[in-house]
Amino acid sequence: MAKIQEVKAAVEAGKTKLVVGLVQEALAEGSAAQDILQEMVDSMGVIGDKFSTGDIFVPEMLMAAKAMAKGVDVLKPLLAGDSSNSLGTCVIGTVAGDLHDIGKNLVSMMIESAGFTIIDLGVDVPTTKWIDAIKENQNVTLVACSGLLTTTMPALKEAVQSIKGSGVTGVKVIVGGAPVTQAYANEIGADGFAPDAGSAAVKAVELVK
Ligand code: B1M
Repeated sequence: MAKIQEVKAAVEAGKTKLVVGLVQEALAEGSAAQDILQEMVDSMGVIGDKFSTGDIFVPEMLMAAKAMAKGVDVLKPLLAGDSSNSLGTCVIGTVAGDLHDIGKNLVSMMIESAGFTIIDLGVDVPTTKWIDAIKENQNVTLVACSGLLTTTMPALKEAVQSIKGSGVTGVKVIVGGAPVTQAYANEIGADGFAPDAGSAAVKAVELVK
């Protein structure tokens, strides 16, 4: 089996300790960082399907996520370009009630490499914390809110509408996450939406320029 396939299998099996070495070996074998990342993203799809069918449960899902995070750490320097951090500060996080952070971390990495300074509020971010972060940090030009659950889409709406209603100026809000669509972003008054990490970076630059 090619090393890149072994990476995918190890992530799916939640073999955290093996993933770092396998990613390094896959790179040494000539696989591109972007391709290895895509295999790991695909394995999260497999994990999600197995969870939906009751073949695995939350602990297995968590182990797979931890394994992927280890793999992403190895790829990070290869995926993120050089950043001049000239587009201002981006406050990023996952909305209240939501603990998913792999997608948010990829978006953060891509937005940083597009030229933003990142303030990462983590997961389960209460609405007030977004506004505090905008006020407490210098030159915040962008807020990026991630949401992975259909049940936390209302929290996304609350975050966007609170930021918009708070009186802060010069800040654009971008939203995304698996259940989020352009139509939903429009409906809740976000300035932008992106379906994946790469296009989030492109949209982020477009919004602040
Ligand atoms: Co969760 N989970 N989970 N989970 N989990 C999903 C999302 C689910 C689809 C699985 C399933 O049922 N098939 C399902 C949601 C169903 C729904 O809402 N319709 C689900 C569920 C139900 C749950 C729990 C409720 C399970 C339970 O407890 N019974 C629970 C909720 C906990 C909570 O948040 N309160 C839960 C818990 C967890 C773990 C903690 C175990 C773990 C997360 C660990 C972590 O993140 N550190 C986990 C995982 C790993 C998943 C799956 C398997 C993988 C998510 C992932 O990382 N994907 C997921 C199934 C799946 O995705 N198919 C699932 C890879 C990642 C790269 O993709 O996050 O989509 P994604 O990010 C993409 C885009 O969405 C986009 O760009 C990213 C990169 O291209 N994007 C943005 C994301 N944010 C963006 C922001 C932007 C722009 C683009 O602008 C700001």
